[in-house]
Amino acid sequence: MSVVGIDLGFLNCYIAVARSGGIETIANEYSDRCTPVYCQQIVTNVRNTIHGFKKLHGRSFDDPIVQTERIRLPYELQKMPNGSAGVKVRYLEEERPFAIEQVTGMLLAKLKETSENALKKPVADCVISIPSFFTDAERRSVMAAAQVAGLNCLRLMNETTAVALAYGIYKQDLPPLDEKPRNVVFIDMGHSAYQVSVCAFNKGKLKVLATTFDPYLGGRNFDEALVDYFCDEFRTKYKINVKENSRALLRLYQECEKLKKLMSANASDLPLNIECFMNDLDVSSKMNRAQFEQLCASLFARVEPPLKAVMEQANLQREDVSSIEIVGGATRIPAVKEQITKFFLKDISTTLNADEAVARGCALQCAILSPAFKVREFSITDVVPYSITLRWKTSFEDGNGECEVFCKNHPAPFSKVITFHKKEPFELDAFYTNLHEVPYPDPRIGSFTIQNVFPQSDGDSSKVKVKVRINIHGIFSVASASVIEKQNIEGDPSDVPMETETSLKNESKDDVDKMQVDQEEGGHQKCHAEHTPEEEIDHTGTKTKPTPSDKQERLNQTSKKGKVKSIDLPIQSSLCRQLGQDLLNSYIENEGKMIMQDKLEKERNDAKNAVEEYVYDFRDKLGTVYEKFITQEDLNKLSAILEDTENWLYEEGEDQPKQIYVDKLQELKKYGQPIQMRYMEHEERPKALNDLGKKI
Ligand code: ATP
Ligand code: K
Ligand code: MG
Repeated sequence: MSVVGIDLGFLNCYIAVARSGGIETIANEYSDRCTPVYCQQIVTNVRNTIHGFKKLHGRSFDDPIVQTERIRLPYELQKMPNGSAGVKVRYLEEERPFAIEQVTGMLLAKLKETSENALKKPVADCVISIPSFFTDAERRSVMAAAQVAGLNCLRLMNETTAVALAYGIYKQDLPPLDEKPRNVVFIDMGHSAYQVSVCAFNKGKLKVLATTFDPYLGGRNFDEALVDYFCDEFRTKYKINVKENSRALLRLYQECEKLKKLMSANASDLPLNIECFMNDLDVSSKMNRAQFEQLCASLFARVEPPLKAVMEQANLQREDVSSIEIVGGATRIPAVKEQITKFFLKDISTTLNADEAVARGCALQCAILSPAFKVREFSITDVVPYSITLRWKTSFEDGNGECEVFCKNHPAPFSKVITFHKKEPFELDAFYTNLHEVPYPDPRIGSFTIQNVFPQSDGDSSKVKVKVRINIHGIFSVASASVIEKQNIEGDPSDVPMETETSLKNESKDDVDKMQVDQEEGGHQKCHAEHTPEEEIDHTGTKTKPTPSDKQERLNQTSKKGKVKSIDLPIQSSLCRQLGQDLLNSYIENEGKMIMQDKLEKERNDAKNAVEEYVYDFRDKLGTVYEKFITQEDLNKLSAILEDTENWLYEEGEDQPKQIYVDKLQELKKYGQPIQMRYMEHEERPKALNDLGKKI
């Protein structure tokens, strides 16, 4: 079993694998450890250049973010029948919309193939990175893409958490568990986003304390600022409107990115020269770092707020932080580093590999999760990025019950049990509490109907326990529900499970802790789950209101009565922007077909290339080494055959099935082999004689 970590970047992807010797980043077929997010290289048949689609996950076509991204993209988006954003791709001479899960699926399939080639064995289990600010819909969409690629994603891992793991797991000097933890701030600025997290480390353990972000600040913003600047300059200087010419604009982007990188290393004036830029015009200009910093001052000003916020949320002072680790390409910009140093009044550390740390952390996490791999125990507790609230209808007239089940920065993964007293099925609506914190236009997460709820035999409400959960991928769900039935059996009580807190506590293994939150219900009241480890949210659907102090007593009573039975209840979930199973299956099937098609296409191309190569090689040898082994007559005949074949390759032989090329090669070899034999014999003869001579 292979263990693979994938950094699914906006611009660059990295793959790391765990081997017995440690974690290794692997190279693609171009011997590059960085695979750019360009789908053109991914499917031989897809001629389009598709990239920059990371932000389209889990969003509808009409989403303002999608519409903003759309303007920046050199390819077209299309509204899919289910309202999501699809990408128009030319595939097999036909323009077709592909769902984002298919596009990322293709990219992941490519990365899977790269890792399989490097490892020389199949790859399925993996851990994939995502930004910590991804909402549920975005996370579910990436999970679906992994399925399309045939990958089994063991965890969607927040990018900065992956970095924290890559940092912590090899540290030998972390404080023991009973001592004050070491707090480290991790900062990642990539091409499209900026993320910060602060983590507390103890021996064998990392706990994310808080995470903040600017989802719209990254290297590309600096490129855009430069592009805008030069567009303005060229408008007056050369009287050209670059923004009207998409090819020129693309080139300008590439040149500006290069210039931006050069300015990171060099403060003096640097030239920007592009030949034949537009209308046969060569353009040139220059810029230096000071000008760049002035131009991008408003962008640099956005570095500090997330740093400030993360410290506030974690309730830490500067002196509580022992080091600041930066990764991501855009943190190489000197002014970004300066902003960070200025805030923390401390040097930043660049001990981590800025490009590969995310992938390495993911591979480490995959190794920890994989039963096939032995690795040092290391516990990772992440956080919930946005607070989540549940809302339900109460039995009071137009009454709504509401409860914040997870607050921002709540530990994750995590489960909580909420108790309701109900006589009929009921619906729970989950949504993000504070939409203004969430980079998503829609606060809804999903609705969950708890079915098969009836009054007790004595007419009382049934006690329904609902388990809500943030899973290992950071995705919320109403995971299970059960009704606690009073039993009137007189017989053997031993076959009736006792309802105790402990039995609930042991329910799930993967959760960090078990929490029960007690809540009283009254009309429109709102309650907040408290951070005490033994809480139970008790939502009573009746008008009797037990006071919190009754809680222990009620539990005791239940235990004394003893005879209760817990029955699982079906839950009907309706998740927002969830890709339907049928559609997902069709994407999976389609990806399989495309991979097959690709494989056939590759084999066909290889067969064609083999003919072409044979022609050139044979012709070359006829004029040189084979010359002495062929009559003039045969030479003329063969030359003609080779020329015919070459012409054929450019004409009707251009696009033939594989077998035709295979046959063609066989035919050529029939002529070629006898000559080759004569030549080989001749070459071998002196050597054989020589060997013979030695023996004598
Ligand atoms: P994201 O994390 O947003 O998904 P990503 O992981 O693909 O994106 P990275 O590979 O971390 O992004 O960083 C790419 C960005 O870093 C690009 O904007 C690139 O121009 C920028 N970059 C790389 N090296 C330098 C440098 N020396 N100076 C300035 N910028 C740089
Ligand atoms: K990356
Ligand atoms: Mg990144």
